[in-house]
Amino acid sequence: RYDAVIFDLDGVLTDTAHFHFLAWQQLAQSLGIDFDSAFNEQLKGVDRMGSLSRILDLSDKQFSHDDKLKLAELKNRHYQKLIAHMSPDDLLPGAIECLSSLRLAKIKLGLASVSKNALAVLESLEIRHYFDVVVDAALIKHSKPDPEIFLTAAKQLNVSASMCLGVEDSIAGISSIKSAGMTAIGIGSSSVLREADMTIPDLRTLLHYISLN
Ligand code: B16
Ligand code: MG
Repeated sequence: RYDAVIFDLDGVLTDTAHFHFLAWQQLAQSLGIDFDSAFNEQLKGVDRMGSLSRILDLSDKQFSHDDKLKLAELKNRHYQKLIAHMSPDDLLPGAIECLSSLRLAKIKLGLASVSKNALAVLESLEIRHYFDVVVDAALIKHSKPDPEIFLTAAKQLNVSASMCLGVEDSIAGISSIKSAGMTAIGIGSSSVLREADMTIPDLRTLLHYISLN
């Protein structure tokens, strides 16, 4: 049995991963850069400036630090328009059932998101109160795939890493969980999330793999 489950937010509890993709695509198109959903897998779980650098690497133009700050801000404006009307209806299937069953079973719950918008999204989804700790961009120095975010969550929960289960939809996030010494459940395909200990299509089946007694 695990003492704690630490969830990623975007792409695990809600489909904001798709909104990040749309917002980046909108920005990229305005710069004449093209990228597809396979390339997008490398952006998932990577912080805003890190994702921007990877996209700008696809162009042969040079961008100053100031240009980059403005572009990151513009992407965030596109993204915030897309998340403006989120509500509990935007939770992915199985999300609420998992959170409430795990809490009832007294398993500690953590959230690990590198997004600066994480708290706002949690409030819109009305799920902030399920989590014993929320670790977001404000609390960490290194984005996923660095283990810092999952290790910080485990430390704040006062649980050893080996007793934690991490749930992620991104390649970078699964790497972060594994380097933290935790068990990793991937939401998505095993051919993409190769480092995961197990992959499942969505949260509806997560509880089958966690002993709640
Ligand atoms: P923001 P997660 C990550 O969140 C997203 O997966 C990634 O696509 C995004 O670039 C990053 O947050 C930063 O988000 O621009 O809102 O600060 O998957 O760690 O919950
Ligand atoms: Mg994610």
